[in-house]
Amino acid sequence: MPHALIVIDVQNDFCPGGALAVAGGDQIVDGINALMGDAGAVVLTQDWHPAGHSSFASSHAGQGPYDVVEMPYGPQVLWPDHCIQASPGAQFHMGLHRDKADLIIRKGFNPEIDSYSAFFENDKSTPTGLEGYLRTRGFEKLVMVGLATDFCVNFSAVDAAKLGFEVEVRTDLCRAIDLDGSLQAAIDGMTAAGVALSDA
Ligand code: VGL
Ligand code: ZN
Repeated sequence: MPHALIVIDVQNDFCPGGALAVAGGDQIVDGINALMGDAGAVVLTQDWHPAGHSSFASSHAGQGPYDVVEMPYGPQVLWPDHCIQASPGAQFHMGLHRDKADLIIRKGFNPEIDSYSAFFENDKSTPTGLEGYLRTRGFEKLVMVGLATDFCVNFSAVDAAKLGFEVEVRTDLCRAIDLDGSLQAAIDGMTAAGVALSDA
C-alpha cells in the first residue's frame, strides 16, 4: 500500500507577506509538488478560522500576539489574526498543486478551540475526521510536509503516531515559527513519539 502525503497549511498567511509569515514558507512549494505523484493520496489541510477566533490576540483585551493564555483545554499561544475563512490569506499558496488533492481538510473553524493538529482540535479529543478517511482508504504510512514545523506539523505528526500510523516528516519541506525554543521542543517531541524525521 502506498503512503498518503499530508500537506499542512501551505497558505498565503504562513508565507512571506502573510499575517503569520513563516520564514522561507514559500520555498517548500516546488518540493512538495514534486512529491505528489508518488503518493497514493494527497491531503491538504487548511487553517480556517472565523473572524474573532479565540486564538487571535485581538480577541483578548490586554493581550498581544505570542502571549500565552489559559483556555479551558490548556495553555494557548495567541496569534495575529490569520487564515480568516475565505480571505486571501487563507487561500493556498498560488504555486501549490491544489488540483492534485484528493481531500482538503479544514480545521480551526470552532470559534472556541484552536486546532493545530490535522487529527484533533487542541482539546485533544474533538476529531477532525481525517483518521477515519485515511483508515477507510487503507493507508498505514503518512508522509508529512508543510507549515509550521513546530506547531501544525508537529501536532499532526505526533497525533498520527499516537493513532498508530507510521509517520515520516520531511523536515526539508517544512519551515518553523520557532518561538522560544519551540522548534527544538517539537523535534524532541516528534522523535519521542516515534516519528521519523528525514531531510531528503
Ligand atoms: C499554525 C499557528 C496558528 C500552523 C496555525 O499552521 O502551524 N500555527 N495557526
Ligand atoms: Zn491558526
